[in-house]
Amino acid sequence: MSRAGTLFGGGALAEDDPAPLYLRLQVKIRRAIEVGTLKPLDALPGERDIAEAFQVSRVTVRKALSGLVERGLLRQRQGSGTFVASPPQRVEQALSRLTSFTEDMRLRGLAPTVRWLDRGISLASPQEAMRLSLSPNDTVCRLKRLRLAGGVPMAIERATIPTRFLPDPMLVDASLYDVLAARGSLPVRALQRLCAANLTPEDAALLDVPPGAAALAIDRLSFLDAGTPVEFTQSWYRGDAYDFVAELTLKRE
Ligand code: 16G
Repeated sequence: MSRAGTLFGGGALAEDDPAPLYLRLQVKIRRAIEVGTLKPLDALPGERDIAEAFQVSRVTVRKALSGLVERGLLRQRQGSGTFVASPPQRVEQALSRLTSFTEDMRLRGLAPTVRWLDRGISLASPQEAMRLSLSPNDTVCRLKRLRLAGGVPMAIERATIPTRFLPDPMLVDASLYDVLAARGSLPVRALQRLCAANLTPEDAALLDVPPGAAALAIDRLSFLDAGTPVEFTQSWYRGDAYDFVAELTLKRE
């Protein structure tokens, strides 16, 4: 039996199944990944081998593979074939500690990196002015970043900081909190709100997941010791990579 036949259970695709051939082929490939015959980063056999093993056309094989690539199960690299995608390492973040992304990832031995999506200075929008207790003529820095850990995209963040705490967005290189700490404006308390969300096609593409994939949408409003708001950040964390963990204690009367 060819390698494709051995990996996917071989033989023609079930005749009595009314589903299109490419979907039946996808089921075979998915099963091989689920049972571990094919492991993360394993290369799949070539299109021709798969077509021969299942007696289908190469067009059908291509359609089956590209569907699984879109769903994030497989990856294709120009010239080097198709591979099983590796699931990102899940990260747990305690909900009760006020930490920065950079600190969080370093604690886990993952190298944090940033891809800048946008940054600039603007007048505060009415919503930002309300959240950050600003007046309508106050200016804010807006930072939009893709946050990566060990090269894997983890979150999209849109942060707004009054210019009185961060006068220039270009001051932030890797960590916003490092810059705020150096300027004596590190937040010491924050309110956070988490809810479930489905990613838009654009955000999903940035996070390297299929369109509509589940995400955790988090708003964080952080304060200085005196209670002055210093940062309002909206984030979208990949649902398949992040667990938020909270410790609960019994209230004793
Ligand atoms: C975290 C915070 C975000 C903060 C950022 C600073 C959550 C949900 N959000 O991602 O509000 O702006 O850390 O990280 O935890 P940095 O210092 O690495 O830029």
